[in-house]
Amino acid sequence: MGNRRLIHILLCLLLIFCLILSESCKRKAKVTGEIEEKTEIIVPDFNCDSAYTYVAKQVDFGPRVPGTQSHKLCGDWLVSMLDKYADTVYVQPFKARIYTGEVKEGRNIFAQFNPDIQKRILLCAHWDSRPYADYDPDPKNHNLPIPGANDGASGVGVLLELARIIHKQNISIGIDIAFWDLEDWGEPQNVNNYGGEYWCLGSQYWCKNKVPMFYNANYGILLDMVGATDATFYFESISYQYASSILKKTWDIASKLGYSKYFIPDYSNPITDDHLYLNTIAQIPTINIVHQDKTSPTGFFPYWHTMEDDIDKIDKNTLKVVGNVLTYLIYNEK
Ligand code: AHN
Ligand code: ZN
Repeated sequence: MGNRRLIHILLCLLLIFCLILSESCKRKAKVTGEIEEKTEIIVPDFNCDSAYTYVAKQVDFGPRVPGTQSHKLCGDWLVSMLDKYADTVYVQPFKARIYTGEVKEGRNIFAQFNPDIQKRILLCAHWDSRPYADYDPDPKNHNLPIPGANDGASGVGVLLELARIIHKQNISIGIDIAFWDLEDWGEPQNVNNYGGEYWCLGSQYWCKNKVPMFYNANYGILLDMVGATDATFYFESISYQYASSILKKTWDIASKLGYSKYFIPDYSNPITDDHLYLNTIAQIPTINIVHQDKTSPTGFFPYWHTMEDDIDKIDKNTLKVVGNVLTYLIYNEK
């Protein structure tokens, strides 16, 4: 009788113990869930109004043709903006020979966020603008400098807004923002063919003389003409040859965000642009997000290298699309 009672009591105790244990497990699970929620990545908002004002500001300086006052003042302004937002800013002055044999002076600007972190992404664009509107429909304009709102200023504007964002919200990886100079002094269309090597003089110089000296990045992204209405970005061949996984990752994010009308997962012609030298000389796998238009005679956005590449061609929606893709990409990298 006494034994049975004891067993009964022990069973009851065991039951109570089990109930308490299961309750505490449930609570623990809840707490872990809360922690997971807290560590979930919050992707900051890319402000396209701010990006737009950065584009307009550059255009307002006047054409950023190396050797001119507008170019100098705009360069000084870019350095001052990056000084405000980044941890370290390097300015690299250089001289380079253009296709005529003349020597021009330029400045590459290179800004670092979290310079001590190994994992790094290099984001870049050219900040100079083309000295001749050689594709303008009116031949009288062929020797005038283009306003370069899309070709030049748009990529820089998007990256300045990213710099502002990263300054405000910590990022867990290293980010570098490079603004290349003397990208757009390639030979005009009616001149002998020099084989393309006179484009991208600033990035070519940097790739051969890196600053900081032992710099490396896991991968790079070049922005070129990322501000026009209904821009279309393709798997450009050089990007595909050297960095297909980065292309795929970027275009997958765009598709997830509902931007497949802009980021079209289809192949397009190769372009001699800054990413070529980052891939071949610096050996940093780099893609080019560049507006290619398969229906336009030049293959680029319709106002490419014309006087019409002005601020009225810049569309905040496009800046927003590109900005959101980049922000999502970099804040989800570990
Ligand atoms: C060539 O036309 C060979 N490259 C185009 C690079 C470029 C100029 N991107 C903007 N402007
Ligand atoms: Zn150009």
